[in-house]
Amino acid sequence: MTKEKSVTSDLTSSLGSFTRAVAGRSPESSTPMEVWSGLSSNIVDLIADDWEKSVSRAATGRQQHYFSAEFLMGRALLNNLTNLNLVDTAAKAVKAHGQNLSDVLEAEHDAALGNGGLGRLAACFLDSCATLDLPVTGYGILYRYGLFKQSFEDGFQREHPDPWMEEGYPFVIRREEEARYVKFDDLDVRAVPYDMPITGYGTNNVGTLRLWKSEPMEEFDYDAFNSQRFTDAIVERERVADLCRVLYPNDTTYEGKVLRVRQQYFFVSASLQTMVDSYIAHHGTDMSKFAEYNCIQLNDTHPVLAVPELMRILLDDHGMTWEDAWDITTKTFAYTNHTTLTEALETWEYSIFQQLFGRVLEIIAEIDRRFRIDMAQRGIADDRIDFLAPISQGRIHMAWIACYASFSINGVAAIHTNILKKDTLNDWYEIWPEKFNNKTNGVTPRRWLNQCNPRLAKLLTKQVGSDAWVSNLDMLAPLSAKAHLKSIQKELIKIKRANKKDFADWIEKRQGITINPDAVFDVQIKRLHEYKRQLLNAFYVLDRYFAIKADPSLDVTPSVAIFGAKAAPGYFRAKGIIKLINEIAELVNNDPEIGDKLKVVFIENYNVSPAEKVIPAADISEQISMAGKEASGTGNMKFMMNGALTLGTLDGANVEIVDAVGEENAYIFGATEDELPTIMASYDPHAAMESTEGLTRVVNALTDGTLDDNGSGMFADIRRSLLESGPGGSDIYYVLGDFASYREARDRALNDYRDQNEWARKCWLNITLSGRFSSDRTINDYAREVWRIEPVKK
Ligand code: 26M
Repeated sequence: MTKEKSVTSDLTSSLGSFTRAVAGRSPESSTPMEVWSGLSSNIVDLIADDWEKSVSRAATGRQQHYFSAEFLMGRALLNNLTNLNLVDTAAKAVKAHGQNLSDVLEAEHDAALGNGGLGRLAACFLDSCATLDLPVTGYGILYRYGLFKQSFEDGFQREHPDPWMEEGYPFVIRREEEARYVKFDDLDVRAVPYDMPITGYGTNNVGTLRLWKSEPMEEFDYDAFNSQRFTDAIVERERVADLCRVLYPNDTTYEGKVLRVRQQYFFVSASLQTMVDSYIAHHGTDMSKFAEYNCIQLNDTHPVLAVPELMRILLDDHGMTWEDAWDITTKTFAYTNHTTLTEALETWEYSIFQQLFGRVLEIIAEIDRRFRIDMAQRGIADDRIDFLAPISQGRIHMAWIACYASFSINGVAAIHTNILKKDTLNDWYEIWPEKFNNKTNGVTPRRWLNQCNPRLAKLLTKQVGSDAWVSNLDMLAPLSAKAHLKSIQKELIKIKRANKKDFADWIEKRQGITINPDAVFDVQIKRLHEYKRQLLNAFYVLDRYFAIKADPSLDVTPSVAIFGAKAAPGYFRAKGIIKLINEIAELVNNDPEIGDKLKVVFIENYNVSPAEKVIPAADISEQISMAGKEASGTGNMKFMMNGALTLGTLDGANVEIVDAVGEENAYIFGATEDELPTIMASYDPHAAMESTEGLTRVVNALTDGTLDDNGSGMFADIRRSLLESGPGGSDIYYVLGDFASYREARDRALNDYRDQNEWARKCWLNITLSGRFSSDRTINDYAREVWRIEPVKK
């Protein structure tokens, strides 16, 4: 194993060399960022040979390819050091050069090439695939600007560009010789891959994430230069660079931007070309066995253009018949759905496809024509056929292409897959029930427990007797029997207290807010969306505030409501909720009568790294979406592993978390998915507000002068969303309806927290019973049931 190589026993001299090479000066006089670059280059040097071997091993047999427009990787250095068992060695080497490893690690930018859950899931999956020695490659886009940086100005969200690799990024390697050409009708571009090594835990297998960058076909358009059209030549170059410039920051509402569809086609076309070339190099020019050696998982519909593009390659470049090409294509693709929200489903205007890629559109039209015949023969009614067709009402429906062409369709939690079957994709389920399967999400216990919570990791290693749990989280399950032990409870309380102190110090330094580590840390971190109901949380805080003001002698458990969330830049109402939470923080935190009883913290620029700080410090995990709306959630699993108790609805993977730990070890509230249709049919938000004690006061605070939205009209808009009838109103996420039940559950949790040992007992059960939420379990299920791949032999 790499970790036992003797060459790695001392990094001091190599770190000196690598830092000198990147910084042009000694590590002693370099910045932490420069030492980070030197150490990172050193790590790439150490894994290079294993990486090369892993790539050639994978190329000969059946391989899996994970296509995703997003990979939310976060930081890489600590992850790689941990996987190579080099953390202590690196710390010594850095120290020998007069620097400090934690400063060096903190200098690294997050690679935020994703919006939220979907992108982070892809990153966790790559980690598991590498750790499990599976031959899997990820394919995506090398965005120059990751997800926008968020700042708060007067409590309003402002967005700023995130040029995450401008200072250099040693973990991607440009592969000039692997460049491909991607043709649009109005533009030809060169696609250059940047490969990122993905190390695994306790293995020398190294996977690959291939991120494509667009470049001009030629370095210079000499004709243009020579004919004095210098600026035209430069402008053309910029048009090509535009393609990969930015990650689109929407994670719900769909936007039909031409550049976005260009991005999608660009990366799937380049990726398919390398796959096909590699197939030919290893198995010859007979393409008939392509699907025996290759399988592609589509991470939502964003890469679905790969379907017509593979058809195009097989038809046009390899002269196959339609039937043979379609047979291969339908054996190659598997599709994962991540949402049931209809506003998130991608459909593109027909005219956009006409303008960008006529041939691809021709192929989609032929898929559409044959689909209609196929469906008619199955006796499907005409109006149904028209609804489900790839092309209908002048638009291209990406999800329908995915469902028709894929041999596997999966949801991301049991309840979500059931909703797909009975609702969102019911027509498809009726025709092809055998395509449908569930793959409940998971998260990597390496990053989300072992690395982010070293104190807890140490205790678990001691209890298990080895660190084997890090790559086999089910090994924790037998430890659940120790939950009642005072000794365990005491240690757990100590660990959580120390983590909370670390977080309190971190947030004080970062944002100047002082919080008490003995208060309950109640945390909601996720993208801002109405269905996730941050508003419900905010209303609870306001209600507590009014209650304490009304009776200052009230015996409350001190608590800190911690938020982290970015809103899509064009999502006015979500930005209003951010402003609201910041105003509530202003009100509550500056009231001397409140003191430590209640505090509100909004983590600015929430991202992977801040998540790694706050999750180990959390006592309560807020998972309070309207039932039926959150496909799975993955933050819920990270909190569970780190010993926070779930305060949530029976939605997404919360259902399975409660199933694992028992309802008595979580705080479950609210209307359920099967109750809601009936409830909503006769729901009167006004009546709900008035019949819930204190709620009218809370809702009125939006507009009665208690809170100030600086004349933006945002708070009145939030009020309208709850109380006004008609579109944009009617409280469609049932915030007012669920308030009483939520308040009861949260009050109960705060009260239970007072019995520290009993609380710790529940936390221990959550930690030790979290095995099924390791992404290793998820990936093993995909590998066996969908991908049909085996670990590569070493
Ligand atoms: C679409 C079009 C244009 C621009 C952006 C998008 C887009 C990008 C990301 C749409 C959706 C995106 O992500 C959705 C997402 O993150 N879904 C979450 O996926 C997680 C992993 O399966 C689940 O745990 C969450 O419940 C689900 O909300």
